[in-house]
Amino acid sequence: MKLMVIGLGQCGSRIADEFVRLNKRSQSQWGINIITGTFAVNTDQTDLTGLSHIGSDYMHRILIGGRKTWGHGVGKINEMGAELAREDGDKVIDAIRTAPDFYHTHAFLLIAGGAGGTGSGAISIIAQMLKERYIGKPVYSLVVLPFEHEEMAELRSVYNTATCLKSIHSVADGVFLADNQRYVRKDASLAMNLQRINAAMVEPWYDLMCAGEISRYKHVGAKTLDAGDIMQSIDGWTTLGVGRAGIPRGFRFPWQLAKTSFKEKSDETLRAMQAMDAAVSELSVTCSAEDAGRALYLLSAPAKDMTMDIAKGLGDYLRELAENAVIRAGDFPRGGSSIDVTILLSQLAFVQKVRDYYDRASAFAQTQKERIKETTGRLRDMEDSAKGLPSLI
Ligand SMILES: Nc1nc2c(ncn2[C@@H]2O[C@H](COP(=O)(O)OP(=O)(O)OP(=O)(O)O)[C@@H](O)[C@H]2O)c(=O)[nH]1
Ligand SMILES: [Mg+2]
Repeated sequence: MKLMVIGLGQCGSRIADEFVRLNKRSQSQWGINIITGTFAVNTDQTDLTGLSHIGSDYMHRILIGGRKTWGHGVGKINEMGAELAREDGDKVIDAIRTAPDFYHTHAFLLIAGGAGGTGSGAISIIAQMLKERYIGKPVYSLVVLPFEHEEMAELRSVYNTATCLKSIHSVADGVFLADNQRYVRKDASLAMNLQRINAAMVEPWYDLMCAGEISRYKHVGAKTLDAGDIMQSIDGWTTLGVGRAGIPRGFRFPWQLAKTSFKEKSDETLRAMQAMDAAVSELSVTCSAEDAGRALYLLSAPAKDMTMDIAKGLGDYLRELAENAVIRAGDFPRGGSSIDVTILLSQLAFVQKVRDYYDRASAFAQTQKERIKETTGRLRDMEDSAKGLPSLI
């Protein structure tokens, strides 16, 4: 699957930057592109300058709202992020049209941090513009959920996340959720952590996107997972994860090579299950597989380590976990020394975190309303469709 990636705000742009790195990897490993273009959009000039991989010209690093903010950002007000995107969104549309590989794009992926101002506000506006102009091309989004300490420190973070989620869910074809808190490693500085978190967030996309694009015969699986399969599996709230199990390679005498004992075979199946377990525990947001309406798994391993038994074992296992989901599967005989399983759960009917954001933000909106009422006697007119939350679009 080939994506066109657009990062909005600081968080979104940095993760988009990681996707460029992923594409460099697919170029050197397989000689293919999995990205048809990458763009960073921000109201903050300095943040755009700090990126590493995205093209450094103004067509790839797009400043919006420059006349109003002088390139200094919107200070966490996501209504303003939305407004500036509405005014300057054409710059983004113009830029992506010029990407040389535009017509090979299967889908768009828009990325933003939910808690900020620029990305959180702009993402659903740009998504809407893309949907209107490119009818038939799916628009996916990846929304990063704030760290716990940010939620505690400032209710604005919760409010921004809730309004962002509500708005993007109503326009995008799928909303991938990635919870910063789930990626926290206590052993490094936060800046280092952010970089590592970003790398970990994009990692599960790698095999998924490569599997269907590689045409060298020996790497094409018995059931290749192409862009169509993946797109069929994405709808609404979505989570992604990858798990790995190493394959021990001991020395063998030639006469031992042909024989695979019963025990070895069951060990192989067990390893694949371990990889699937790891993928489930590495999912990008806490959720319950039972709530998924669609699910997908991809088995990536050396061809000789992929057997029908393993594929069947994994299928049965996922069917037990995600009992209400339509399940799609694929395999990717890609060499290497590990068994990797990628899992995607989508059409999630319930995500506790999203519910919590909605509830807490409604309470916040209510107190804001009362404060305004007290001071000015006027009540701001608020859309009330999902628990009193206004929409940004
Ligand atoms: N995973 C990850 N999260 C980030 C990164 N940078 C910021 N965040 C998170 O994103 C949220 C803040 O969003 P930003 O992207 O900084 O905000 P913005 O869109 O630039 O908007 P303003 O700066 O408010 O105009 C917070 O929850 C941060 O923890 C990053 O590089 N990686
Ligand atoms: Mg910013």
